[in-house]
Order: sequence, then structure tokens, then C-alpha cells
Amino acid sequence: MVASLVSCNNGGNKRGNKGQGGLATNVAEKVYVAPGELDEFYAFVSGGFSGQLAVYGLPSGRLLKVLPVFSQNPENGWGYTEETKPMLNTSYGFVPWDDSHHPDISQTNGVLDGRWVFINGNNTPRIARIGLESFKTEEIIEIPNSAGNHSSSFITENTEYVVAGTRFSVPVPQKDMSIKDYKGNFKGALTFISVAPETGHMAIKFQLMMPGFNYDLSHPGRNKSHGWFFFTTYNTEEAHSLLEVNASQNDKDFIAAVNWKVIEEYVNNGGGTKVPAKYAHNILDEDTHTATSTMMDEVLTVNPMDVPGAVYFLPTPKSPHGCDVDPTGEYIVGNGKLSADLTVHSFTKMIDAVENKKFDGEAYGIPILKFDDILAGVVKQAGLGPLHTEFDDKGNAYTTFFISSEVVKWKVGTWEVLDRQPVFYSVGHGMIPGGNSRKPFGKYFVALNKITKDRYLPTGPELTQSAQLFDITGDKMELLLDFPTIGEPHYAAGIPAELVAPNSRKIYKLAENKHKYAVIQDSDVRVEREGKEVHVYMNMIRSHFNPDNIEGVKVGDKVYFHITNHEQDFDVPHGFAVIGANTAELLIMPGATETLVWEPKQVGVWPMYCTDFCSALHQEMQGYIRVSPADSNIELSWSLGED
Ligand code: RUQ
Ligand code: CUA
Repeated sequence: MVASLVSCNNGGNKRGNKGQGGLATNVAEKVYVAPGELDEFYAFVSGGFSGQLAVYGLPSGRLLKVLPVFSQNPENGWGYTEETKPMLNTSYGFVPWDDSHHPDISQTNGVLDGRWVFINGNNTPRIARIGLESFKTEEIIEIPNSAGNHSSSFITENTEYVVAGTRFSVPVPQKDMSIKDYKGNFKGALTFISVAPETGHMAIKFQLMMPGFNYDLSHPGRNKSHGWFFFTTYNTEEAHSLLEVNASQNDKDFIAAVNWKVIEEYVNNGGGTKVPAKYAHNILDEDTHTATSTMMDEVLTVNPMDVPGAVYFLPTPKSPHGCDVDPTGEYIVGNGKLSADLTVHSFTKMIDAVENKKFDGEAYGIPILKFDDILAGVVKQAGLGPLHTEFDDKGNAYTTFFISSEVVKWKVGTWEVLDRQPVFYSVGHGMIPGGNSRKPFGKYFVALNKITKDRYLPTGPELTQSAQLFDITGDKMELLLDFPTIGEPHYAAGIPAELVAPNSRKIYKLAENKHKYAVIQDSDVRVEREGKEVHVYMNMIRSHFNPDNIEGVKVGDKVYFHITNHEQDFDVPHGFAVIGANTAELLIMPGATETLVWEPKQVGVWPMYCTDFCSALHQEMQGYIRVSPADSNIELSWSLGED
């Protein structure tokens, strides 16, 4: 029996390309989701420089949807329609792109609750909230006084706050000054954004103005450490040039431990300083199907010096990147990316050192704890270039190593390495569904890889980025599957499908459509002129537009097509496009209204049509608009089914 098992595995290896592609013969079954069957988990995978968030099924690795967040998406008109344009508004104007990194799913009592996913925009600092009923970006808030919003968007264990820490420190407020004066003058803002329990609406509660380090990643305390938040820092040297050398001088940087409960109390009692700050707050209303953008003008800042007990520095070797807290909340892992060892701090020891005031100096007035006093343990020689750590539900941790290109499984508490598996290649984050919560679902580990040379068919100079799925139910991790990802996958968040799928929206109720230009009754269908603006109040149902013939439009007009989809049936959107429109199509969900703007430039009779193959008569779902010269006196008229 044993002999045949071994030879079977070896046989698998021999068949594989270069000895790497070979897998045990039963692996295919483990990822095979038969036609008509559904996946067990959703995986929300960040799109990196695509600015979006992609939804995959696990274990199949099938791409289910790309959710537009920070970037315009012509596929469904996101950021192109009049309704969604305000979502991409910022204090810098309309910004139709970002670099999205770290999704995090809302939690209740430290357990995934499946209501929302948050994700950060790194470049023009923003946090987005995606509702998991409609799988739509419902809210985006800009983060002022921040630059490179990277230690984001992580939530506290009752989703009290979503946190946005700045990677780059900058002058606050921004001003014209010499870069050489960085040291001691720039600030790093750590922003705590409250999340309303029912609606999810975000509001900046306070910004903690920290020394001018780089705040790289963060995670909340949980269980016993609930009320704290931990941020890795690098460049505690405060270098401003050639950081690869100058920010690697200090043997240890810090993890900043922030007691947000203490600051919250301070702020609730009137503490903090309001400062002017311009930032956009954008909300998409599900009833009106329309977004609004509000420009805010001040923010509450907190100087850590004013709140005793609010912040401590935990010395952590060699430019730590990931900052991860185990499910019990006791252990805080600093993944020192220039170190071979992993440093694990103890929360209990940290509190003990704080209470006994065992400090080792201070930085900008913030007490530094003694490394040896707070150390829980070291995972020795685990690999090269540790980046991120996730946890399973059996007391194991899984750390990704970028340089040695592997995932290393180790035991929390004994710090012994239990297993290591190569990944192909150069893994960044890893993800276990719920792997950074009180309750991980430790069935799969997903490695999110940067480089895929020779793993996929070549597609010119750039290959796809990719994810690799491991089964982690046994003693050894077992590689099951490679699947390509959209953009660069940084972090991901996974959740059992049963916590999301039953709540998924099927339609919008037409009767509840509160869009200003909705046409619920056919009798309200009309075309109106307001100066050079023409408003078309249109509806659609399989398989026609109402109206489908419009005359009286002139060159120089701005034509607004406000279109309501009258379908009340699941999975029947209609599309809308018109020749020469300088925008994307509309893809209108059942019961919703969307608006496309068209500025006709040429006289003629121009077609419009449905872009989504919605019925056997989809090709018949079309119409014409007559465009007359600017000085014509043809009256507006519209019709459906007339000769
Ligand atoms: S970061 S690996 Cu935002 Cu580690 Cu990407
Ligand atoms: Cu409606 Cu095709």
C-alpha cells in the first residue's frame, strides 16, 4: 500500500514539467467544481494597479466578477455614467484610477460577517466600501494628510473602525518646503474611520499625527488585544533619498502599538484639534441609483503626546513589512523583510512592560519598549524576505517569503517550522479565509505571486500575475492549482460562500426606484428640451426601447439618456450604446436607472442599441435618433411602434 502510494506520487512528479508541475493524481478532484456545482468560498482578490477587486470562487479558481472600485470600467459604465462619476471625485478632481491593495471583510465579534469588503486606494489616498448584497462599491472616502495609503484598509473586530495609515510621511498641512528638511518635520497620519453599524457609512473620527516614518501595514488587536491596533514602520531613519540604503541602517524599526480605545475616549471628551483639510466623501444611494460627492473641509487631529498611554513602539528587526495578529490576539508577528528570522511579540508582555514603565528611551516622546521584555519568540531561519503571515484554526501560522519564494508553516507558541513549500514565484501576500480574524476557516491557503515566468503561456513581455491554491488540511501543505489574476494581487480576503450567497441581491424593485429621472409608467416616457440640453426619459424591456425613434435633436445639443430597465427578473440587465458617444455603454440592472450623455457632432440619423444579448430578439432591440443642423426648427418628437 505504502509503496504504491509513494510511487504514485513520484510518478506524478515525473510527469510534471521540470519536476515542478507534477502533482498527486487526486489533486484535480480537489479543485474540480463540476458544471452546475458551486464553489465553497468567495475570494476577493485585490487588483493592484488595476484599481479594482476581483471575485473568484475557491477551490476552482474561477473568476466570477471584476468589481470596479477606483478605476473606470467600460464593461458596465462605472465612472462613465452620470450616476457613478461622483464616486471617483477627490480633492484633486476626477481621479479615475488607483492602486488597490488590501481588502478586508467586515467582522462582528472578530468573526467574518459577510456584509462589506473594504479596500484601500494607495495612490490618491482613499478607502472604499463594497456592499456584498449588490457586489457594488457603495462608498469611497478620501483620506487627507496622507500619501500612499498603504497600511489600510484593515478593520477592528466589530467593524467599529476601518484604518488608513500613510506609507509616505509628508508635510502636514502640505506646504512648499525643502525635501532636505524632511527629518523631524514630516508627519505620518494614521486615520481611524468610523463605520456606522447599520449603513456602513464611513466618517473620519480622528487622525493620529505620528513621527515621519513610513507606516507599512497594520492589523487590529483581537480578543484580549481588542482596542489596540498595530502598525509596522520602516525608515525610522527618516531618510528622504536612496532609501534602499539609507532606510536600512537601523537594526530595528518599530511596530507602533496604538490604543485606539483610549484615543476614542479622549476625542469623545472633546480632545483633539480640528484642522482644515479638503477631502471628498462619495456615497452611492441604492434607492436613487445615484452617487453624490460631498467635499469635506476639516478633520480632527490628535497629537500622540496629548494622550498618555495611547502609543508605544515595539522594536522589530529589519524594516518589517507585514504586521499580523494571531486569532487569540496574543501574538503580533513582525515580518522583517531584510531578516531571516520572524519576530513575534507578546501582547501580555507588552502590557506588562507598559504597566511597569519598562522603557528603553523614546522617539519623538513616544516610549520605546525593550525588545527582550516583549519578545514572545523567534521563528529561526524560516526563510528569506518574510512579507506576510496568515493563521489557520489549528494554531499554525503561514508566512510568505518573497526572496526564497516559499510558504513556511510554523507552530504558534513553539515557533518550530513544520513545513515549507515552494511557490512559483516570489509570493507577496498569502490568504486563508478568515486568516486574520478570531475564526479562520483553515482549509485553503492562497499564495499571491508576483512573477510567473514559465508557469503560463507567454503573452508578450508581461505575463499574468497569479494565485496558487494549497490544501492545508494535512500536516504538509499540498499545492492544488495555479490560476491567473487581474492586475497585481496584493492581499485577498476569503469567506465561506454560505455567509454571502444567500443575501445576494437579485433585482432592484422597480416600485422602489427613487431615481430623479426614473420612468416607471409608460405614460411618463418623454423627451424634453432645456436650452441646449435634451433629456430623454426612456425605459426598456425585452426587446425594445421606449421610445425607439427620436427626432428634433440638433448638433450642439447635449443629450441625456435616462434609461430605466423594467425587467424584474434575475440576471437580465440591458445595455445601451449610441454611435460616437465619448463614453462607455450603460449596463442597467433590472429595476435600475442609468444615464448616458451624448453630444452628437454630425447631422444624420444615428442608431442606438442594446449591448447585452438579452433575448432571442436582442438584435431587434434598437432605435434611431435624427440629428438636424444646429439652426433647424424641427420640433422634438418621439415614438414607439408608429409609422
Ligand atoms: S503589500 S505584497 Cu500592499 Cu505586501 Cu502587496
Ligand atoms: Cu436588451 Cu439586448
